[in-house]
Amino acid sequence: MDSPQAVHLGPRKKRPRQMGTSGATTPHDIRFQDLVLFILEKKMGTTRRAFLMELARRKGFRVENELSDSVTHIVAENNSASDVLEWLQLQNIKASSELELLDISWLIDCMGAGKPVEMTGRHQLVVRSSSLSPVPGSQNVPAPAVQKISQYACQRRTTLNNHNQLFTDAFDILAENDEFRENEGSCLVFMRAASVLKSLPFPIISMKDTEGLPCLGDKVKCIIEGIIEDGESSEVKAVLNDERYKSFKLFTSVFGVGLKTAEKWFRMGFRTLSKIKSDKSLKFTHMQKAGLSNGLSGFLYYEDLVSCVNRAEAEAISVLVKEAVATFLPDALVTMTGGFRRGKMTGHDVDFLITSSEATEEEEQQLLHKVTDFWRQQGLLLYCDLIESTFEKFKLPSRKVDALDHFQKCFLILKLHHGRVRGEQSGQQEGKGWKAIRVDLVMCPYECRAFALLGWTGSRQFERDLRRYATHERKMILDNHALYDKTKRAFLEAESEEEIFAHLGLDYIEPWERNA
Ligand code: DCT
Ligand code: MG
Repeated sequence: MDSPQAVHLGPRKKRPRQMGTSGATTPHDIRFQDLVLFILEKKMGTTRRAFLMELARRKGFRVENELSDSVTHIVAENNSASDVLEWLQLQNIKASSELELLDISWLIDCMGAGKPVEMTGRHQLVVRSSSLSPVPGSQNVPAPAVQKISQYACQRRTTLNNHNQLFTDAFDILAENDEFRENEGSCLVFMRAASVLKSLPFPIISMKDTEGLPCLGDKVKCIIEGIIEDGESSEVKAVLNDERYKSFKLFTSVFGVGLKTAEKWFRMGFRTLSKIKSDKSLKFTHMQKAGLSNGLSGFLYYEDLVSCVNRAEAEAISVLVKEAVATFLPDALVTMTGGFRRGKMTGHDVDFLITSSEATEEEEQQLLHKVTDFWRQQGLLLYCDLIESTFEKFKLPSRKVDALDHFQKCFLILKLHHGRVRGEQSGQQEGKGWKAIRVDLVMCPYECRAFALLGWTGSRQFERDLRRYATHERKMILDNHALYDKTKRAFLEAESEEEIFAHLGLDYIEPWERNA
């Protein structure tokens, strides 16, 4: 029997008509210059093809709208090699020896990997040299191997490698809109759906891929279907054009403005920040004043605070915090928490947890005061809101999944000079030479440090599901201070995050796998 071989045919006839037609209009950056893809519409359909093209372009692949001489890879679905060859013959095209004929499974694997993967026999469309009949099974798309996925984010590993951003961006917007409208139930539905999709090791390509996944009800599936068919969601489009959503999004981007203030401004008919700032009748809190403006010129803090903090800036802030803390409590442990601990490259603020095994209660209570006074003297403290501890030992943890903790903490805006940021030379920068950065410092008792670290590492969805899991699956109550076992009527102590996961009977999830 002849062994299957990859299809390599003679040189293609040049077809000037199709020369130069390309996906060059795409706004996406091309990351893989060596590959030029063409996706065959035959047996696939226009909308699915458009969806796959958009997906591949988003991942940095060059995808041509029409078959041109530059194409290096033809991708087909439900077509055998001979189907594709027949189609090429009908187009009066001869496949060149360099042209790869591939099954959609290759593209799916590439989408999963976020880069071109090696073409194996499984991917290549092959013909037997004795006949043009397809190899059995070669035209079938293997469904991605779906393991049973938990409804709890704390039982999923969610890295920053999101294969379903097209969908999760949509659900994040819909959840935010529900948050603005205080539709808690619907908000949770969209947040959970986004969270499940972020954890998938493969991109959703068809509705079949959603089978067996948790937290995807009819409403969610309907939106996924819309995006697969049209490349975008009409619901999301409507939200993005909605007056209330747009106003709330703008107003809550100001530090210190929550839903209540946004609602008030919206009802008063405001739609822009400049109108709000110039209105003499409005009263602002200290926080909102800091968020809206500064002494120099109008919106400088605002501009700084809405532009995200990058990792180099976060590292520079970390040095600043560690230096200041060490001045007053040399043994204190300072850990960067929040999104940066989860490996994010940007964030809206930089979060730190501080604890000390040696400090007396008095020294512990004084530290944040001393540190902030130190920065105030240096002119680095642009805003400070220090909240004293209301922590009580052996108080039962809170049952509420979104409860705030009782640790002493301060919400700050610090002045970060460009010269302190790696890669940014001082004096070479244009403008004011520094950037306002939001910083949260949390001081916790030494025995709480593992719980506080777990709580302040996030993501918020991960934390919610940890607490929900503890309550519903383990009859335990978890918060940022402690873990209480209701069956044993006892607090379970922990020296590390690993021990907390072990108490809960969960596999350990690393911080960078908590981006739920
Ligand atoms: N957190 C908490 N109690 C608060 C605020 C936050 O337990 N009062 C937890 C939840 C997530 C973590 O701390 C960090 O919070 P954020 O900074 O809001 O989130 P992030 O994941 O760091 O996101 P970003 O990158 O936008 O800062
Ligand atoms: Mg943060």
